[in-house]
Amino acid sequence: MKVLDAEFVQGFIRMANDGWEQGWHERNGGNLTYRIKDEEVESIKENFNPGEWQPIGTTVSNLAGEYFLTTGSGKYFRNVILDPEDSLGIAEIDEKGENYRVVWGFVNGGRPTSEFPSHLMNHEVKKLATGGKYRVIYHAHTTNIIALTFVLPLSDEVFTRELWEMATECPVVFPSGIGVVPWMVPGGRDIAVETSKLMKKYDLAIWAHHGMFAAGEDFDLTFGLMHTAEKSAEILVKVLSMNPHKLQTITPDDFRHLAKDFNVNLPEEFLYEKKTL
Ligand code: 2HA
Ligand code: ZN
Repeated sequence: MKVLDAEFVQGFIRMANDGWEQGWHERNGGNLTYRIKDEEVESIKENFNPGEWQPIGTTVSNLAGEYFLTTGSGKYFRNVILDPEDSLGIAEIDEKGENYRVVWGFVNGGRPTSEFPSHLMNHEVKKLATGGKYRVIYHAHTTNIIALTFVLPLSDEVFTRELWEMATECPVVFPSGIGVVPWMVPGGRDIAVETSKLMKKYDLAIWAHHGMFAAGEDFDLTFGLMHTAEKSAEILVKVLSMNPHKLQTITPDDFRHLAKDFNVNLPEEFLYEKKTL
């Protein structure tokens, strides 16, 4: 099968374009990776043409031998749907989890996203935590979440609680909450380590003054997670713009009732009492 005919490649392209249409991917902003299933690798392997091994910059031994579909460093989400073979590539990880090589794509030159170390470390954490179920890591420059990182304290508790309050579906969609990484230099190992620590606990991590990371089983769930959190942030920005003091909101006890009826576990650390709404 041709690589572009594979269902997972089509799903990846659609998700990248959906993100572009949301306005989360100005210029070369954001990146997306997918850990390819063994049977999917088998179905397209005849097209592979391996390049040179390159260091990842970190060690991901639990991803040894895996293949990833990834957006390219410096490539634009806007162009993915028009020329996927230029914008995207498939990278193979070596048997030590220390090096990668491009086996398909980036036909006009290129390499995996500058955030490849962050993506791989998050993939490793999620693969181990979910018995291999999670396959997608997505980084987007979500406008309203970024705006909130200038006015809310950079704590997991505050961001989780405020976003939960803005839309009833939020605690059901991300019941474990959302983590926050303070501002750090992107692209390197340090921010990758901090993000992957949070990914042990959450499916969402905010990078202050930069954007968000989401992890999930498939494209629908991962895009939906990013979309739900960002929509909630948009409502919060509107509320704060109209009046910083809410007249009414969803209370800690309301959340406890919701948790019971929807059969989700909402950690008490996010249900603290507040002095003002
Ligand atoms: O790809 O989003 O964080 C550009 C970025 C880096
Ligand atoms: Zn970014």
